[in-house]
Amino acid sequence: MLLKKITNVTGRMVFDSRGYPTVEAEVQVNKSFYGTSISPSGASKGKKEAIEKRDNNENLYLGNSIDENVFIINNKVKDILVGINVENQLAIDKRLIELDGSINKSNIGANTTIAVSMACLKAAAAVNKTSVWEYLNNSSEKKLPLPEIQIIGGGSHAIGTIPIQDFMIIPNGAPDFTTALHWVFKIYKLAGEKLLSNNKLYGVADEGGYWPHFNNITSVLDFLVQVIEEAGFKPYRQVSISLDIAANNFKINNKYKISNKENILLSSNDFYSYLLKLIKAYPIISIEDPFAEEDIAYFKTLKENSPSYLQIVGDDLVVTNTKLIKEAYNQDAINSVLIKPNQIGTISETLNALKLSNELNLMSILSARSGESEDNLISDLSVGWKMKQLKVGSFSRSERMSKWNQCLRIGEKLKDKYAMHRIWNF
Ligand code: 2PG
Ligand code: MG
Repeated sequence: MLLKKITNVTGRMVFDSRGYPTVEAEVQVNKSFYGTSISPSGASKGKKEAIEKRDNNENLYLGNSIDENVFIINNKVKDILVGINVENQLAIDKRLIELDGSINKSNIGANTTIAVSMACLKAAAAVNKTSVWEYLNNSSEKKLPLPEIQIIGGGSHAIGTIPIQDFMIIPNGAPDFTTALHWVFKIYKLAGEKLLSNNKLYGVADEGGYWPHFNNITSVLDFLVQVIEEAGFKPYRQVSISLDIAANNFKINNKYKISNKENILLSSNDFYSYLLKLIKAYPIISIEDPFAEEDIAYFKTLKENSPSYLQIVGDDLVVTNTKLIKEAYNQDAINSVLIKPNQIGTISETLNALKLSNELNLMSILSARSGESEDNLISDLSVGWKMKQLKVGSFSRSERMSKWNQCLRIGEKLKDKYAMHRIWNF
């Protein structure tokens, strides 16, 4: 028992995939085992998600330095965690929550707490001389998650193009994980070639998806369907579309501004009709945050009138918060939940959100953020927590590929190699 006690906690500043400072925590156990983890960072955020703390000193990194977070880890967090058994994640997280003392981590910052909480989990696995996914899941039933992969970025991740944030594909008909990635590769590469040859390519967006020139939403969807088919796949049966509308970001003065080029403003009701038409016209099997948070009633109407295969996912709406998940469930607003550890701030609270989603029969999708790093813990969590789906951005840039690569490493060790969850059977 003695051998599992935390002996030191250190914080440091490192940089995320957008080049902004972020918090790294290092947890030492018995002076010889370590767990190190880096906080991710979102661009499009729910109004109620846990607070990311920054120094707000305009002279340092445009206000984004995190010196105080580092100070808090090296002093206050260290004080409350040294001596505690690193396997006791619940006690660790409880102390972090108590140290913060607010309802939304606004005092010490969710970027502080999540880095420490995740580092403790990694250290616990290290002490047990195993990987995190094996440490968390000792059942014989282990599978890789079905990936949800961004092909085109928009919204706050590719400013000035199309307001919808993520145009993704789901290789829902792939027999296993490596085949799924091969299908994704073919579609991603073909999409890039076509955009380039049509003079529509601007670069890549924050999550590695293409940042293109398109005039409106339907032309992106037409393009995606064309690419899926030209790459040799059947929509619905093999590869389908998933959208993160992230609608909070383009509801302005009570209207949805659905184009950055044309001045089209839709009321909530008109936007609902617009989305329903898209769902019926395109092979869309998942839609995230279709409306802004205050339009929760429209989530319900959409759910009632959509085909039963459609995932209606709450992300900004429920922010990995059990109270908000329960509320959305009671209002019949969603059938699926996005799970993001830094939205709530600790591993234990994330797990509570996941457990509640399972109890309520809501599909859960584990997700990274738009600001990421080389830390690929999320891949281990996906298998460790038996998640059926994983969303970590696109198929380029190392902060994204490190997550898919970790899934490959895990898949190699599974009894049924690269076995993957299947959800839709068209
Ligand atoms: C989301 C995520 C990932 P962000 O909205 O689901 O795409 O974006 O991390 O910016 O919130
Ligand atoms: Mg989202």
